Amino acid sequence: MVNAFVPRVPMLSELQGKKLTRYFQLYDIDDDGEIAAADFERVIENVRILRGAPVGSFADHGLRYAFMAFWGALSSSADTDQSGGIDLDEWLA
Ligand SMILES: [Ca+2]
Ligand SMILES: [Ca+2]
Repeated sequence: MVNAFVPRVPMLSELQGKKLTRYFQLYDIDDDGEIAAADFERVIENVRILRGAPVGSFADHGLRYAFMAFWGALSSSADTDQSGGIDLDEWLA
């Protein structure tokens, strides 16, 4: 394994890394160390409440659709081990 002898070089600057880590913590609402669909459900719910959109309303559906599309795109690009969640390493990779 050649890779084992290559020192780990950070891909992101420290500042970028900190910023991204904050975003990660923001989305990992249940704080289990992974961003998953369940976290997005809660993000959607919070945004729905913030916007005062009734459950089942057009705005609620729009929100859900937008976030689930975002989650789909995010998980297919970032969930490299296809575990169904994005851990911090996958998030920062
Ligand atoms: Ca989570
Ligand atoms: Ca994963």
